[in-house]
Amino acid sequence: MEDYVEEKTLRTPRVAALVGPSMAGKTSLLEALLLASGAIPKKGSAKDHGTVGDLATDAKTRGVGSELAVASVEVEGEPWTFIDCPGAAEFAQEAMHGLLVADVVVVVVEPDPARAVIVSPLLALLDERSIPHLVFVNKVDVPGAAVALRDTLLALQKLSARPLVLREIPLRDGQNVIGYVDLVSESAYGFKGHGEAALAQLPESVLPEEHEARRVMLEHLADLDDHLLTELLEDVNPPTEEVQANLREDLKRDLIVDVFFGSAEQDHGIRRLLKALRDEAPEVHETAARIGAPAVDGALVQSFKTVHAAHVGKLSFARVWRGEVADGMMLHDDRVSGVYRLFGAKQQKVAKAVAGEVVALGHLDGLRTGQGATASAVVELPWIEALQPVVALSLKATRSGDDVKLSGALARITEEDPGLRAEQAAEAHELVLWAQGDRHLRLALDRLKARFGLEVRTDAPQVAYRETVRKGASQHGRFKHQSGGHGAFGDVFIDVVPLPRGGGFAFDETVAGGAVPKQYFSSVEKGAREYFKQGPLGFPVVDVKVVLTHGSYHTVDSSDMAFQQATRVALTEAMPKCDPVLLEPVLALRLVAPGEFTPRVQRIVTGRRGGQLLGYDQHPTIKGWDVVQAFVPQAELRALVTELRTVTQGVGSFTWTVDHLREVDPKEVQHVVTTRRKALDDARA
Ligand SMILES: Nc1nc2c(ncn2[C@@H]2O[C@H](COP(=O)(O)OP(=O)(O)OP(=O)(O)O)[C@@H](O)[C@H]2O)c(=O)[nH]1
Ligand SMILES: [Mg+2]
Repeated sequence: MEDYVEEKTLRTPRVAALVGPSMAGKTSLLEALLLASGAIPKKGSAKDHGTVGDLATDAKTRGVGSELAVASVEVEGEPWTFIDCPGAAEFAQEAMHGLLVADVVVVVVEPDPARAVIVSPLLALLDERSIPHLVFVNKVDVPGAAVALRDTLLALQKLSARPLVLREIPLRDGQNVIGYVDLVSESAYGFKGHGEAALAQLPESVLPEEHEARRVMLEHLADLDDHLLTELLEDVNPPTEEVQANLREDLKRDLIVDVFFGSAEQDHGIRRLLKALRDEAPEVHETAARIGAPAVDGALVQSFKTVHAAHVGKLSFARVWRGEVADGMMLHDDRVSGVYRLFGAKQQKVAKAVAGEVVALGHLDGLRTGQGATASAVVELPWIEALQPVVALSLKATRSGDDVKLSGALARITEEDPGLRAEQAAEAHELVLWAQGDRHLRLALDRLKARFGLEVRTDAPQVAYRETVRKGASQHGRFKHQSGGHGAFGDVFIDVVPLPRGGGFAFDETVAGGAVPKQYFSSVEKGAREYFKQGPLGFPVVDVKVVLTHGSYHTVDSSDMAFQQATRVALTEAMPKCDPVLLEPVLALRLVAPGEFTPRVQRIVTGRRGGQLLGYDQHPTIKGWDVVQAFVPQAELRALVTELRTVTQGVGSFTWTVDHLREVDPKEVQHVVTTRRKALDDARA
C-alpha cells in the first residue's frame, strides 16, 4: 500500500448503522452524534424515550427499541445517515436490515466483560458478510470503567474472528476513565463536562503503556501490509498518512475491528468516533462493489424497510446505491411518488436523492423490503432470510364483520415487519399470527388497534393432533337406500391395518371373482379418505391401511356414492375396535445461547412434558455459544421462547421443524379429546 496519499474527492453520502445489545446505548449514541454534528441543539432524554431515535418508533411505549430509526444529517459539511437499530432479540430482523445497507457498522457495547458474549452472533454475521465494523464501548462514565473496559476488550477478542485494534487508551483517575490518548496522533484529551474533550498533557506515567498500545496497533496493520512491516522492522516511525490509509483500507476490507470508547450520555469520545467515521468509512461505490450491486446506467436503489404511513401511503426506506432517484421517475413498474429525507419521525420532501443517500420513496407498490430496483427492473440484491417466528396466537376480530379488515391489516403489518408472519391455518379455520416473542406479539396487537381500530380476541393456536390405531379389525359395512325410483346399494368387507409411524394412508384390495366391480375400488378408497378426515377421537387419522376384501353390488342401484357410504359405515363400526390412539406433533428444536447458560437451557427442555434432550455442542460459527438439540411437543411450545430469554439475559433463540408424531401420554388424552369435542360441537352449533 505505497500509494497511500489519498485523493481528496468530494465525499459521497455515507451510512453508519448503530447496532448492539439492548440498552447498550445506541439511541443515546445517535443523540450524542446528532448533537456533536449540530443537527440538534440539545439532547432529548434517553430514559423517557424523548430522543430522535426513539421518537421515530414506538419505543416510547415499549421501553426498548423495536424498530429502525433513520437520521440524515451533515457532519462538517459531509452528508451522513445514521441508522439506530433495535437491540432486543425479538427485533433482530430489523436490526439486520439496517446493517445490510450501511457502509460501516458501529457495534455499541457496555463496559461489562460478562455481557460481551451476547454480541457474538452480531460479530459472526458482520464477519460472514465482510461488513466493515468498529466497536464503541459506551458508558465509560460509570465508576470503575477502566478495568471493565480492559476486560471487555479481552472478552470481545475471544469472540471476534478479526483482530480488535485499540485506537485509543484511557486516561485514568484510579479506576475511572477521565480521557483518552489517541494512538494515531499520540495526543491526549481530557473529558470535560459535556463539551469537546480538551487537549491535555500526555502524562509521563502513561507513556510506556501508550508506546506499547501503539506498537500493537501498528503490528496489526503491518500484518496486512508489507510496506508498513518493513518500516516497523527497520524501526522507522510510519507517517500518519500511511497509518490512516492502512486503517481505512483494513476497515473497508473487514480485516480489523477498530475499538473506541466513550460515553453517549456524557458526550465523551463522540467527536473522536465521528472523526474516525469520516476519515475511514468506505464510500458508497465501495460498498456497492462489496455487496455486488450490478453496474447500471441510471438509478439503483434497495429498500430496507417498508412502512404504511397514515397520509402518504406506502413508503420504502431505501439506500440509493447508484445514480440518482428523482420524484416522479419510474422504478420498474412504479412511479416514485415522493422522495423524503428522514430525520427520526420527521420527513422532509426533496426533489431527488443521489448515490449514497437514504431516503423514503413513496408508492413503490411492487417493491418488497430487501429488493433492489432500477428504472427498468426489480433487482435481487444480497439480503437476509426472515427469522423463523417462534410464538403464535390465533386471532379473531371481536366485532363480527371485521374479518376481512383483519386480514388486510395483517397483510400490511407483516409486510412492514418481516419478523412477523400471518397464516390461515386451513385445518382449524383459524388466523394465526407468528412473531419473535411475546413482546413482539403484543406490539403487533397494539398496532392492529392503534392503526386499524381492530380489537381482536386471542387464543392459543390449535395443535395439529392426529390419531391412529394400535391394532386392526375386519368389518362389514352396507349402505342400502330405497327412495322413489332407483335406490342406492353398496356393500363392503374391509380390513383396517395399522401402518408404521409415518406410513400415512394406504389402500389395497384383494377382491376375488368380481364380487365388487373394479370401478368401485376407488369409491371405497375415497370413502375411507373422507372418513379419516375425522376419526373417533375427532382428529385426522394417519398411519393406517384399508383393504377391501369382499363385497357385493347391484347392477342398477350401486353407485360411487353408495360404495363411499358403505365404507364409511364399515369404518365407523371398525375404528373404535382398533384401539385408537392420539398422536401429537413433536418439534425438533435447535436452541442457541451463550454456553454459560446451556444447563439452564437444557432444564427448560427437560422441565416440559415430553421434552427430550438430544445433545449439545459448540455453535459452529458463533464463538462462545452452544447449540442444544431437543425434541419438544408442539403443544409445549407456548412459553418456551419467553423462558429461554429469561434464562439467557434476553439473547437466546431457537429454530424448529416439525419432526414426527408421537403418542400422547394417556393422562393427557382425555383433556385433548374433550376440548376437541367441544370445539367441534361449537362449530356445528
Ligand atoms: N451511564 C451511562 N448510561 C447510558 C449511557 N448511554 C446510555 N445510557 C443509558 O442506558 C439506557 C439505554 O440507553 P438507550 O440509548 O435507550 O439504549 P439502546 O441501545 O438504544 O437500547 P435498545 O433500543 O433497546 O436496543 C438508558 O437508560 C440510557 O440513559 C452512557 O454513556 N452512560
Ligand atoms: Mg434504542
